[in-house]
Amino acid sequence: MTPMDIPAALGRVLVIIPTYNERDNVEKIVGRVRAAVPAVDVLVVDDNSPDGTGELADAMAAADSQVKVMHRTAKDGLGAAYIAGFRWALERGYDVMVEMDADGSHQPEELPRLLTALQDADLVIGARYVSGGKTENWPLSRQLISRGGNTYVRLMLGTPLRDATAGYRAFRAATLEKIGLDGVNSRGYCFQIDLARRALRQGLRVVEVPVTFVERVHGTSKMSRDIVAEAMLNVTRWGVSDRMARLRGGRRR
Ligand SMILES: Nc1nc2c(ncn2[C@@H]2O[C@H](COP(=O)(O)OP(=O)(O)OP(=O)(O)O)[C@@H](O)[C@H]2O)c(=O)[nH]1
Ligand SMILES: [Mg+2]
Repeated sequence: MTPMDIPAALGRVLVIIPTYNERDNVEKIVGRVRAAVPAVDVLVVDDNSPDGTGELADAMAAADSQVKVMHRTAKDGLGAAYIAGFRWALERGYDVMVEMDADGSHQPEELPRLLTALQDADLVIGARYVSGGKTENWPLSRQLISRGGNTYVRLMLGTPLRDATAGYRAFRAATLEKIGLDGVNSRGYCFQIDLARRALRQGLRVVEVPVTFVERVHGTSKMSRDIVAEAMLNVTRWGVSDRMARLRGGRRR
C-alpha cells in the first residue's frame, strides 16, 4: 500500500506501541508506521526495558516531533501499558488510538485498512481468523493455542468475533470513554478480550478486518503460561457470571 492520509472524519490518530526489551525492533517499527501513514503520531510506552529500548525511543522522539515516549518504572504487563497510553491520548485530545506490537507482527502497512474501516465502526480489530486473514511463520503449537482460545471465548462469551484476542486494533476515543478504563485490570492479552467484550456490551460497532500476523524475527516473546492461564480464568468467570445474570433476569424479559 502507498502512504495514506488519515480519513478527515477520523481526526487525530495516535499509534501506541508498548515495549519491553525491543531494542532490535523499536526503530524499525516506528519508521514503518511514520512511512505508512505520515499524519499519525506515535507513542512508545516503555516499561524501563533493561536493554535500552527506552533510550532508543527517546532518540527518535528528539529527531521527530510526531514520536513521543512514555517511560514507566517497571514491567507491568501489556494491558497496563496500553491503559496508560490510552489515558495519555485522551488527555491530549486524540480522536483515535491504535494498538500495535513493536515486534513487527502487526504490519504498519495494513494500518490504512484499519483506519478506513473505522469510519463506519467504533472499534476495528485486525483479525487473523477471518477470510483473507492469516498468521505467518507461527509454530503449530501457537496456532492451536490461539485458535483454541478464540473458540473458547466465542462459546463462553457468546460473542460473534473470530479473533477476540488479536492485538492490532483501532479505537475511537469515544469508544474508550464509553467502555470505561477503570475496571480493566487484565495484564496479558486477556486485556484484548476484555475490551472487545465491553465494547460489544455497550452496543458499539466492532468490525473485524483481515490482517496477516507475522511472527517476530528479533527479540523474545513475553507470552507466558501465566498469561494464558489468566485469560482462561477470566473468560470462564465472565462467561459464568453472564449466564447467571441471564438466568436471573430471564423470566422478566
Ligand atoms: N510496556 C510493556 N510492553 C510489553 C509488556 N509485555 C509485552 N509488551 C510488549 O507488547 C507487545 C506484545 O508482546 P509479545 O511479547 O510480542 O507478545 P505476543 O505477541 O503475545 O508474543 P509473540 O507472538 O510470541 O511475540 C510487544 O511490543 C512487547 O514488547 C510489558 O509488560 N510492558
Ligand atoms: Mg509478539
